[in-house]
Amino acid sequence: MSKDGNEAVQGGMNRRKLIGGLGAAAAAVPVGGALLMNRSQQASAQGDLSEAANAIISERQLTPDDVTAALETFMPAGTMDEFLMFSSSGHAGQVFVIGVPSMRVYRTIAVYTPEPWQGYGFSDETKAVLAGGNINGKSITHGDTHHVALSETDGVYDGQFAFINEKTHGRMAVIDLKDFNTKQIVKNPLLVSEHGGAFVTPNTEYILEADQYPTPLGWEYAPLSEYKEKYRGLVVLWKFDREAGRIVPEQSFGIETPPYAHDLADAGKGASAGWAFWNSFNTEMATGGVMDGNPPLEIGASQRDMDYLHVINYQRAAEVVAEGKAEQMNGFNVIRMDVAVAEGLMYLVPEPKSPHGVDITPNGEFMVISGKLDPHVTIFSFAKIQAAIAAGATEFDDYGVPILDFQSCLETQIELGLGPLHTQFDDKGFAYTSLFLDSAVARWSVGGADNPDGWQLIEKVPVHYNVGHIAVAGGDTAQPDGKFLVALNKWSVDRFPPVGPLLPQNLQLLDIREGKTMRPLTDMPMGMGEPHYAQIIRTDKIDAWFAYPQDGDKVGWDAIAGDFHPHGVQAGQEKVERDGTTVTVTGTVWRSRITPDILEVNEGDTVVWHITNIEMAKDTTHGFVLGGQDISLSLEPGETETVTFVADTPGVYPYYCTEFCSALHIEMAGYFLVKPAE
Ligand code: CUK
Ligand code: CUA
Repeated sequence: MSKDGNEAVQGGMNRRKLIGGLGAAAAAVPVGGALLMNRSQQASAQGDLSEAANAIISERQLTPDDVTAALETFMPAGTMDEFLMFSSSGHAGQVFVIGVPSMRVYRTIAVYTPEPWQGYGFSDETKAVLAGGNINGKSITHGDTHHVALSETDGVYDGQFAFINEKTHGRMAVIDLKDFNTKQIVKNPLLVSEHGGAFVTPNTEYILEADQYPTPLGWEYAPLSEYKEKYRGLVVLWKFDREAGRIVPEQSFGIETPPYAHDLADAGKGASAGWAFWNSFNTEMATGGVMDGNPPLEIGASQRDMDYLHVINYQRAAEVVAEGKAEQMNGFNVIRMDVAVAEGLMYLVPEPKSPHGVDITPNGEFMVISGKLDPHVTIFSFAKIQAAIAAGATEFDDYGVPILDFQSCLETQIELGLGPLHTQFDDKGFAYTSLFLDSAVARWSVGGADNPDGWQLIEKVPVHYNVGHIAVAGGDTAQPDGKFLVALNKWSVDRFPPVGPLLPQNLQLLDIREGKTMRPLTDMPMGMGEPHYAQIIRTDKIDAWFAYPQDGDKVGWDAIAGDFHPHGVQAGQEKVERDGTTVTVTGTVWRSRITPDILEVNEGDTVVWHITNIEMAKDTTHGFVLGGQDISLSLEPGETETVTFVADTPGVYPYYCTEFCSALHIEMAGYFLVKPAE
């Protein structure tokens, strides 16, 4: 039944496309309604549109550049974007999925925040995922997401998983791209805040994370006067089990560092595989204290000309943990600083003033450092770093960590402009760096053995305004796709209609293909959250489900457990059972009925309600809301979810489906009655 219904919808779409797209040429379509013309035949059948097009162009006073930009980003009905961008949402606690080049939002993925459309954080199953991120038993309903990391195989996105860090509470989340649902949130038991994550190693063995603002490790107290002695940094390697699709905290580990504030990170690949790199700032170890007449943190942390790149041998570190040389702190493996130094796991390389991004070239040979307060990008050679390690350090910081010689590790520096932040790469040997203060994107050529005359600034293009991260398709992988770049601009100032003092961010699409100007093609206001980093993957690498698995007659998938739900049932098997004051409902939803459609309980009863969407056709999602209990479920085809609540207030409560699923959708409803206690 449902399958036929689905085909009827498709047929209807074809007809609409025909009428809209072909106009007079529709007469050429053979009887039976089959769409036999391909797109290029349709295009020529449309004949010369220039008169109509010219009228629009002159009426709207479009320039030739405007017209080209519109054509590059226009997505004819029914065609697919070549790329999908997975973007952080900043403190909205979600992930956005955006088409490139059309710049249309296709999905949000709730991660750290309850979200009613997806029913995330309302069912028992998804509440348990959010509870994984509880802090000291307290449920936290926001999260500051910064860096999406798509899973990689051999240094290239494989389309299986996405990870995203949470800065406020030091948390990490796993999203399965089979169904675009968040499956796991883990809390770092030692870090109070973090920032240098999520970044994956080339085969997603580990996900990188590090503290942002040092604290005494493990939620201890120590006064700020003991900052140098008691406060510490920590870089973390979360172990990922791809088979299970989960982070394994027991197999993860951290490495204690001096109390320098860590910023962004990248995992080595190719030449530098097995190593990881974290920037740091505030190597001054300033603690602020303006009310006591001390310099504010931002001044105190900007005194020295150099901070430190942390060069970490994580492959060897994993062996050190296996050899039993890690300590357990709050149940987490930690390699203490003295062990890390003795085992040769950690080195510091001086890097210019308050750096932000560290980005590894596609071949893994070079580390590109962007210093917020330095107009250059500084490029270190991994081969030179290794030579400096082999030669032995002669300098050490206050904690005994070896400091490698800056000049010995340096490949070159390129002056790009003001406020360089983040770098991405394309498939033509170019790198792109965002310039926050210049509000521009710089394109420069990557040098090295293949291109000894490289390391040149090529051009700079203005973007609007105050660009943070940039994302190139595949731009941080071993094999970038290039083609498009999205500038994630923090400010939009004057570019959009007035919407009150809280303005959207502006995501701008730039065409970086050969022979194209890098001029922004289109603006995309993002009126939600503040996207930081994003990654762009080829759409054809995503192989998501349209319905949850069904096995013969067996239906009802638990999306979080990744298996059939013990309470999934087919139509006709629904039941209501009472055990003392607990009423267990095993129900179904399908077009256009919620079964049971009447449920009466006594005041004070506990209700456990399992609901299975028994449909398997594409897009036959049903919602389920019940007033007064904060329940909003989204039951996708083949899915079972559970809600548990106490019927604490007598009355009559309609429940209904929230997705306009059929002509009789509004009739898809029922009554929940709570009889008062005597
Ligand atoms: S940070 Cu936001 S613009 Cu968290 Cu990657 Cu640079
Ligand atoms: Cu189901 Cu509306």
